[in-house]
Amino acid sequence: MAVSRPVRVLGLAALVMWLFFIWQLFKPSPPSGILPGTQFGPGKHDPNLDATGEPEGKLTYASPDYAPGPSGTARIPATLLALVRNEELDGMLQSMHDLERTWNHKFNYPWTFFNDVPFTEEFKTKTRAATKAECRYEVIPREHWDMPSWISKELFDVSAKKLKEQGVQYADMLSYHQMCRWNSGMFYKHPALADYQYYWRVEPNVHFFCDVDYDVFRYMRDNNKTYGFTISLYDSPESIPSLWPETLKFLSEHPEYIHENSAMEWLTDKDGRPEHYAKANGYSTCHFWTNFEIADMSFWRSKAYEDYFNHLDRAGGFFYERWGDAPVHSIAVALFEDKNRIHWFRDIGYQHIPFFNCPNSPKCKGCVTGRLTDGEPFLYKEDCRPNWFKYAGMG
Ligand SMILES: Nc1nc2c(ncn2[C@@H]2O[C@H](COP(=O)(O)OP(=O)(O)OP(=O)(O)O)[C@@H](O)[C@H]2O)c(=O)[nH]1
Ligand SMILES: *[C@@H]1O[C@H](CO)[C@@H](O)[C@H](O)[C@H]1NC(C)=O
Ligand SMILES: [Mg+2]
Repeated sequence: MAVSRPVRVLGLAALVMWLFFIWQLFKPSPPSGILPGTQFGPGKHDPNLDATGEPEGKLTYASPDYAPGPSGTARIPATLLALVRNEELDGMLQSMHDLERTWNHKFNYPWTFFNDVPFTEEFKTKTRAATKAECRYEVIPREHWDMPSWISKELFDVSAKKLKEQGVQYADMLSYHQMCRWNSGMFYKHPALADYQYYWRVEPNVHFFCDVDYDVFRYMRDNNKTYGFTISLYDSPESIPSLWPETLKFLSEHPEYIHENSAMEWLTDKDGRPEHYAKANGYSTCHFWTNFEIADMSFWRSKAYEDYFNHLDRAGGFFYERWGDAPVHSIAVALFEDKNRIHWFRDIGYQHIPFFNCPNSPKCKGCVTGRLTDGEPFLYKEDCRPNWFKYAGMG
């Protein structure tokens, strides 16, 4: 029996699709070393698998005193803070919906949006509609954003090309360098933040999974916390070869800034990733992943941090290398602050592609308990939390 050619082609296509479907159903699962929760290695235990409740210490719960507007007298001077582009409106709305649903609709802390260009009316209208809280829209002054006068554009171009060849992500994107510098040493100097002490940094396109019922900012204040994180990773050493040497230079001029209970050992651990430690010239590259960050701006506004930032800024690595605000913030807070004032928000379920913090709690929905990543298996070795727990505990 003759079957016409188009019909044969169609039949073949259907067969291929069917086989693909079967393969998707039965494809091999990842090898056991990388299943959720096992990135801590043999004999080690991922605390995200333990039942997780609220943190110890003084907690303040929602009440009518957190109503939106001036009657919300229970709020302390704090804001949700987002640096975002107009084009990222949909991603910003996604992040807002998650954070409002899980936390902020109970407390109504204001949102402050920053941009290097003015926000569009559409951006303002749609973000305002996503919250009952106050929204503020701020433009970053040129002197906080532009390449500083002592940086050479020619040298930047040459370095960017070299870094790019070494595989450093975003190395040749000037705005990315500007963003990292602004997040490191500028944002808290903006006049719009002058009356605020605490902030919670929120990026577009992140997810929050767990209901949080206490005022997180008050938790920070009432329990003497300076810095809060969810995820901690190893950094790309190619992006920061001279960051640690410059830090040591600074410390030799200012040994008095090192806190007596610092997390120096965490910064200088060489066993976790010996090659990273070598390439970063003595820094573990462990850092808090700053796309999530809840912190006390008094720390960034302190003389110690200001001196440190100015030293780094003059050294040029925000442009000639690709220093991120994550290692800069992490090194500073680990050196100049009591490590007991750094808090792991284990109860805040969070995702920024490709990593998660996903606690074991009935308050969480939409993430797999203990899952670190839904990306490629090699990403499991980027997890630096075990090191933090080793040197600083679970506080
Ligand atoms: N307004 C503005 N915002 C920026 C600019 N560059 C980055 N951002 C914001 O800064 C934050 C960090 O930038 P991302 O591009 O997400 O950097 P990243 O998180 O390291 O990279 P991804 O893994 O790609 O998300 C995001 O909130 C961006 O919206 C910029 O040039 N202008
Ligand atoms: C916080 O610090 C203050 C001043 O050092 C101290 O009096 C207070 O007991 C501390 N509170 C907690 C919960 O550690
Ligand atoms: Mg991002």
